[in-house]
Amino acid sequence: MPGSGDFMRFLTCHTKSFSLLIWRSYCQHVVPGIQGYNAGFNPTKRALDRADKEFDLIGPKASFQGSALKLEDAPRLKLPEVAFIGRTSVGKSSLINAILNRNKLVRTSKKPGHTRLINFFNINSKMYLVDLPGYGHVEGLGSKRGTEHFVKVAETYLKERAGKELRSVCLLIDGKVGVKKNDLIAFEMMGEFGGPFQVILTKMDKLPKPRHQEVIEAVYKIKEQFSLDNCFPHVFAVSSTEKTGLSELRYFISLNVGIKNSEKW
Ligand SMILES: Nc1nc2c(ncn2[C@@H]2O[C@H](COP(=O)(O)OP(=O)(O)OP(=O)(O)O)[C@@H](O)[C@H]2O)c(=O)[nH]1
Ligand SMILES: [Mg+2]
Repeated sequence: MPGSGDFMRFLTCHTKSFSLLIWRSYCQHVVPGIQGYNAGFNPTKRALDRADKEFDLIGPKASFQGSALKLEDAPRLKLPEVAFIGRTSVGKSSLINAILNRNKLVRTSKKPGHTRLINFFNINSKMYLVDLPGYGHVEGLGSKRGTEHFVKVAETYLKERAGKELRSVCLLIDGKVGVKKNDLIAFEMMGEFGGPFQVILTKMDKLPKPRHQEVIEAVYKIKEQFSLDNCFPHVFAVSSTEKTGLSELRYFISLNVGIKNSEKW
């Protein structure tokens, strides 16, 4: 991925450590008494039900706030943000719809490279879910130019928002396709970015159930190789089509943006 090394130059130590501080505090909420970062992620059924209820309430009120190519054009209203990145067609836009229980709030497409701008979705004035362009092949642009477009747009966004509005980044990996070269570079890029992020395996419905664990474990191994301390220990696995794995993600996002904390739930 060209230009990913630029992240280091952009990020000051200050924003990085501030960002990590926030992330560690989430970890404390999510996994009380966390030892290192290898502890499990086991929210109670009650907590997951609460998260689903919360999103049942806020989902219908979610609306498109605006698009930006450059951050000067981003919405002026500041809210905590959770962003979605990953290869083109990995299912970023579909996942935002699924989390919110909406069918058509975010536009999706079979053609890779459909999302070209930074799209802000205002979730009942509590947070923004931010849909970003993907890296990899883009219909009409090809892979090189598609990825260059991603780097240009995402780099500025991540750099500017780290340690400020951006509370965490969801790095999506296609569960059926597995980790590709571009995804490895994305891991590297996230290490340089330094802000909190978590890995989400998408399209799990395309994999036979007996293979789920194997694929999840393969991603854990890759995570270990990078040993990034800004990567949340748990790997999420979802299907936007079959609506599985969403409660955990809703719960995690609620903690990220501070809608609820685990003690109350
Ligand atoms: N089977 C299955 N298909 C999915 C799932 N999520 C998304 N898709 C399909 O994958 C295709 C791409 O989905 P998008 O949500 O548009 O992907 P994206 O990552 O936003 O893609 P770009 O905007 O092009 O970067 C669409 O045809 C979706 O219907 C899923 O969980 N299961
Ligand atoms: Mg999209």
